[in-house]
Amino acid sequence: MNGQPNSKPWTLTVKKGSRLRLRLINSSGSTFFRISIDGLKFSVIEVDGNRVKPIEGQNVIVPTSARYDVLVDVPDSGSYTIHAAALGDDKQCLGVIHTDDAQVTVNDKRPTFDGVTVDFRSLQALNPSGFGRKVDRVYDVLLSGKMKKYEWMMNNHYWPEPFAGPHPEKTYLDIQQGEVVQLRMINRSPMSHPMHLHGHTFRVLGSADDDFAPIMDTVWVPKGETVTIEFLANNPGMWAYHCHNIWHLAVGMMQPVRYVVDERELLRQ
Ligand SMILES: [Cu+2]
Repeated sequence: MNGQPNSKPWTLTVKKGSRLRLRLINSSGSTFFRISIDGLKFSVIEVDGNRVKPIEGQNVIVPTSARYDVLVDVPDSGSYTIHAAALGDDKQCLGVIHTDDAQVTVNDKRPTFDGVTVDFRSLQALNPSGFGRKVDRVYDVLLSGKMKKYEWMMNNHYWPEPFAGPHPEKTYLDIQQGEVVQLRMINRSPMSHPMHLHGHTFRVLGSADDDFAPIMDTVWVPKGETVTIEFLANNPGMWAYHCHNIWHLAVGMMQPVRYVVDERELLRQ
């Protein structure tokens, strides 16, 4: 955590009664972290730099490349260990928050995570996030692969090989400037994938109230599940759209989104 090993953990000294804002940044190549702080609740207030309705929890799942901002109150003197536990593994990394009147003590026991878990499915945007427009284009994006052969694909395609078969143009997801686009990610693989789109933020649909769909730039698609994202095409270019597990990306789990400047759109501005 913050470059420090567990034997000499990163330590933050605060005054009793402090309110802290911590930005939890998962900069790993392939690990999902479940993060908690012994004895302290927190509330999630932002995801990937976008405000959400504050939501309290005892732990939060932060997938590869995601950023979660949390508020933490430290009402009493003490030493509080931060645990970032790798999912699917028994390892964790540690940090410590302590008040200036208390000794640093490190609890290196992995927590059991009994309390309320916050993840992307718990979140709602602080303000209405819809575009107030109908959807112009929907693409299905099939996430597939096999652990044994270590192949991971989007729409049965390994980037950058040209798309095999009668539709080589499917190497890219072609869209038009100004469109509202939905990408429906269907995960038929035995792993979860942290999916990231460059150049845009997107709404993650499927919560209790899609008027307040949370805004992110990375969302994980659990194995066997489908997650739909929606964005406004307001930034022409060829944008990487890929799994953020670096090993999956390295074997080609990418399908760029591509669009050019629309001159009619420019004239309207
Ligand atoms: Cu992946």
